[in-house]
Amino acid sequence: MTDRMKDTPAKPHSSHWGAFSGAWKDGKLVIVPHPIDPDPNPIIQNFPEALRHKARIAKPMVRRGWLENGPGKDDRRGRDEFVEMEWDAVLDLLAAELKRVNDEHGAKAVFGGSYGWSSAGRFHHAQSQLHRFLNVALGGYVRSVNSYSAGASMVILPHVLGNYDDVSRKNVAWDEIVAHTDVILAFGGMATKNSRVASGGISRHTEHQDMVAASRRGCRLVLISPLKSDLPDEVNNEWVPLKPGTDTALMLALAHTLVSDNSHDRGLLDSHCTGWPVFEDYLMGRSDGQPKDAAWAAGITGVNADDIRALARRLPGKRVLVTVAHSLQRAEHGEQPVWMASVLAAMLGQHGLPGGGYNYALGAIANYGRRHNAVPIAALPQGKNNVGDFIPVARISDMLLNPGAPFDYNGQRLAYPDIKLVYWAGGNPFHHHQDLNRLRRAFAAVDTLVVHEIAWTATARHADIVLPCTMTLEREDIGGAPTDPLMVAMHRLAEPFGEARDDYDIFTGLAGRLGCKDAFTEGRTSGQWLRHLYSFTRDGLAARGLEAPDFDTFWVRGELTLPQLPHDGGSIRAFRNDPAGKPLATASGKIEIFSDKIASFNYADCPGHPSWIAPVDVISETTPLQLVANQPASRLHSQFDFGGHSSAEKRRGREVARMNPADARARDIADGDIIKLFNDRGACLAAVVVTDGIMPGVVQLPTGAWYDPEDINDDKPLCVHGNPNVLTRDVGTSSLAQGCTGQLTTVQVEKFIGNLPPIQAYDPPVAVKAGLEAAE
Ligand SMILES: Nc1nc2c(c(=O)[nH]1)N[C@H]1C(S)=C(S)[C@@H](COP(=O)(O)OP(=O)(O)OC[C@H]3O[C@@H](n4cnc5c(=O)[nH]c(N)nc54)[C@H](O)[C@@H]3O)O[C@H]1N2
Ligand SMILES: Nc1nc2c(c(=O)[nH]1)N[C@H]1C(S)=C(S)[C@@H](COP(=O)(O)OP(=O)(O)OC[C@H]3O[C@@H](n4cnc5c(=O)[nH]c(N)nc54)[C@H](O)[C@@H]3O)O[C@H]1N2
Ligand SMILES: [Mo]
Repeated sequence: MTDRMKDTPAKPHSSHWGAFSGAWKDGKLVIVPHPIDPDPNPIIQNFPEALRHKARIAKPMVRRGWLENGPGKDDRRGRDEFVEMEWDAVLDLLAAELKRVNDEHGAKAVFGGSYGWSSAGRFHHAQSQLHRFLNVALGGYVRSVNSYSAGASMVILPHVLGNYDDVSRKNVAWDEIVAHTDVILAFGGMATKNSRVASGGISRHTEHQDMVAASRRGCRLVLISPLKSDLPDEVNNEWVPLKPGTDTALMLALAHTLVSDNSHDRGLLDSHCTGWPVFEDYLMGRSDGQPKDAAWAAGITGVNADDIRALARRLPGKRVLVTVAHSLQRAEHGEQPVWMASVLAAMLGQHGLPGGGYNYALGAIANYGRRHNAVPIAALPQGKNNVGDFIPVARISDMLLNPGAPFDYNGQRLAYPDIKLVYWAGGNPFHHHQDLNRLRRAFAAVDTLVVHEIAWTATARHADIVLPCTMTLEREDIGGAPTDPLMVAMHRLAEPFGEARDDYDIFTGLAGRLGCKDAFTEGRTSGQWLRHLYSFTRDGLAARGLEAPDFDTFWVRGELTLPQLPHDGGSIRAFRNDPAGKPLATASGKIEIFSDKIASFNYADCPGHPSWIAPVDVISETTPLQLVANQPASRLHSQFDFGGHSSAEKRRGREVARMNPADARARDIADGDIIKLFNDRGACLAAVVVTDGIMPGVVQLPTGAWYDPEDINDDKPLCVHGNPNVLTRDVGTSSLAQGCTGQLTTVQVEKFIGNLPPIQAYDPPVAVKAGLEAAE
């Protein structure tokens, strides 16, 4: 097959970063955003170059050491050669290994959590495919719970305010903000780089225009964040830079000022909340001798005490919305700001009012603040998992390094399962996990690591069995999300790369070898699955008496606009209006300012009410700067890091870090230099932009540059590309949630002098053909 394609008409497709069409013209794939999108995401321009990039995986590969010595612990993972295999042979081998592990140890020795964003289609969602396969073939697998996104908030919010979705997705709608909100206190901001992404797909990127419309009406958007770019310039009415990780102290001081002024809503605290008196004693310093006043908070946050008091005094009587970005809770004691923001909104009397209250993570992603579809969009059924064992998602290295060891989670004392086989499809732990040098040791401890990938990520390089899979452009699917009205017929835009197969076909092949093909496929080809999944939406439309086109009509039209439900403010508004009749889903049915349940767990790192708990990871002489490792603007996580748009945003091939001029000057660093960021855990290079858009004392390096060790034989190799997860700490938020804390850590920075090592992250590893000796 040649790469040169005939010219084709534009065909529709979809992704987490927008709906678009693709056409071949003069041998090039031309991607054009959907015409209804007012603010398209440039990330879609990573596709054309990614499609046939050298980093794609062309053939099934097995690690040489695994092939020669069989399954077992092996620290050569990540630096071994690979042997090419034919599909039949590799599927025989993998089916036999799955059977061995299941016979010898049971499905509880298989970790199938497989966290990751994968691609956007409803059917080919890799993680769902894997879960379905493991449930059918082995009866289950050890799973992971919660997400890297919201590890702490998914556990704390149900205790204190209600169901996670009710607080984040079904709460305040953007059109209410445009109409009603006077002030938005945006902790961590609402950067449009983030809200241009939505899990499952998004047809109209409207956050930017909604913020502009609200601001023009007179709404003040207050950005509380170390980075000025966390709100678009046009609506950045006020920037309050604060030291990362200290928001809880600032919120407490705002609360303290409200109480001192007697301007808090005591009626709502009495009628709709539990535990105010105990918290008030803490706030005013009656229980611990330390009033949480503005002067106290100034010392912790770096925000001037007068400014804190002035900010608090502008809030009472206004329609105030408090938002907290996911980032705040991806840090030590991440539960605290999530909880305290709810208390602050309650003190202002705002929960449940149109455009007011507390919407966790609004603006962090475009699934929030949206209307919901009135008809279902189907997902692949995953079957039943009979294994009870699980881990909080970010405890993977702990699990693999300490089988049997006890850990705390949400009031339970659990033990890490003993994992022999890890299976990953649709995620990249060498992107998402912390302390990557530790993760390498963890992956050395298993018998077998299996990865389905479209490209040679570091995770694929550390695997024993690497199965090449198609990328979304190479297959047909249905695009859509429950929070977006456009359902997209995702047409195939290119043939599969090399010998790549769909995840579904790989699992079908394995299921055949394990005697469960019919149970896995239910007798359907992928095309028949699309029709089957589509039928749920069609039935929903018909039930509402709406036009319900058949699948072929939908496919030819290329899209379908789904009806949406009116926005009603969800469970929090219902509770505000009728606290007795419509209780929240918390233990008391009220907003919990004090939680008896959490207090009963006796966790020093997560007590019974929101508290300021000083972090362990603080700046020191050897690590004097705080690192913010946030989401990248130029791609989604690590996906298509080698794509055109992502590559163009790098400098000298390196990821770009940002530093304040004062910190740069003190280190003789100039804009455009290459810098080295380091601490006890590791080191990486980056190019630097020097800007006063970041506060002094803070350096920012986004995630997603592919891990690129200079010398893979080192215990702590230098990543020459700029992956901040060689620096971050692998510890949980607290005993309550054990969430990811990757957003923040402390580092030192110096100018890098010397020859700049080449980028090798996208070069395929050394591969040999079966039966041949490796070339030198
Ligand atoms: N330091 C730090 N670390 C972080 C964060 C942070 O703020 N700071 N943020 C965290 C957050 S919020 C998240 S959500 C995670 C994201 O972490 P991940 O979701 O793991 O990151 P992605 O790069 O999206 O990984 C998806 C992988 O799936 C592959 N893929 C795509 N389509 C398919 C397919 O059809 N089949 C198969 N088999 N594979 C496919 C892609 O090539 C890619 O390697 O990172 C977390 N890590
Ligand atoms: N372009 C793009 N968009 C994305 C993603 C992506 O990879 N690329 N990932 C998506 C995913 S999976 C998720 S979960 C969301 C993540 O949403 P978030 O986690 O909210 O996103 P981040 O960009 O990591 O962080 C937002 C901002 O918070 C600020 N910040 C960091 N620490 C602190 C702190 O302690 N206090 C305060 N006040 N501010 C702080 C940083 O300056 C940072 O820019 O983004 C989604 N959107
Ligand atoms: Mo996320």
